Amino acid sequence: MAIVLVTGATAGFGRAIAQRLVSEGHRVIGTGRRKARLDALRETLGEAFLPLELDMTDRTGIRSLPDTLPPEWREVAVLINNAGLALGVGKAQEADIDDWETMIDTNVSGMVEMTRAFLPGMVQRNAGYVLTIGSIAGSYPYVGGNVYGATKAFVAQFMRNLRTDLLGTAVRVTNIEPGMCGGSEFSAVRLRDEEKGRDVYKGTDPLTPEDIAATISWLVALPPHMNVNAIEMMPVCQAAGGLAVDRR
Ligand code: NDP
Ligand code: 8X3
Repeated sequence: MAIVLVTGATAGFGRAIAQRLVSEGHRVIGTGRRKARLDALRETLGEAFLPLELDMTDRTGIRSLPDTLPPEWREVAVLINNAGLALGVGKAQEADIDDWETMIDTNVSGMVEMTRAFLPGMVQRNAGYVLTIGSIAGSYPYVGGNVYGATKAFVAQFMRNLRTDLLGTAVRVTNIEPGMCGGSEFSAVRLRDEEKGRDVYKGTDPLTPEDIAATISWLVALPPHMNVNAIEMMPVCQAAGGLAVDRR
């Protein structure tokens, strides 16, 4: 059983992942900004869950983490880079530049910092696994996807390059690229409106956070010689659209 660190454990995928992995006997460190949510998880999951209040944009805090975690929690074997967000659905020419910066700071810089902080320990122990939640938005463009999709494209290429750098070590790397997934706060955060966030899923049967957690449970249980580079998953009710044409 492993020590797992999952970022963004206060909601959605991260919370479901923490719940699933603790139920399977792992010890899970869960991070997020909302301390009350983390404390509530600790109440339900018990000592196998370590709540850790952390903002993904706090570079100093992330860099010091490997040395400031309680000693019995320091040998993180599985890092799950899950924390992230989309903000806005406006076209690039209308989008809020501050929203773009927040997405880059969280989905790219925070994820990179976290990965860099824990990789040396994994390589030194010659054991470890880095999983990141990318998105189909990193592969397929859509209107309003602009910087959010670009952050997830960065994630995909960073994971591929990590795999290359880690060749010769036992450290594994996977990028998980989900499509439409309900049951999380993703769309409410993106649209800054809970009701509009719920409406995104009306008449659909989307993926669930538990589907993501089940996929991660499967991945972490794979034999150590096997590396799944990437997984792209969508609900059956979703598929890629065609290319757009402006007819005059
Ligand atoms: P939620 O909004 O439900 O959860 C997002 C999590 O990220 C929260 O725990 C939040 O914690 C954390 N987070 C966001 N910003 C920060 C920050 N600055 N510092 C620390 N933690 C932060 O969304 P999901 O569970 O749906 O999303 C999880 C991941 O999955 C994201 O990376 C998202 O891009 C990706 N994804 C989501 C899909 C979907 O359809 N839902 C599909 C494909 C990918 P807190 O606010 O407490 O800090
Ligand atoms: C979330 C999936 O399609 O809303 O990454 O971009 S989508």
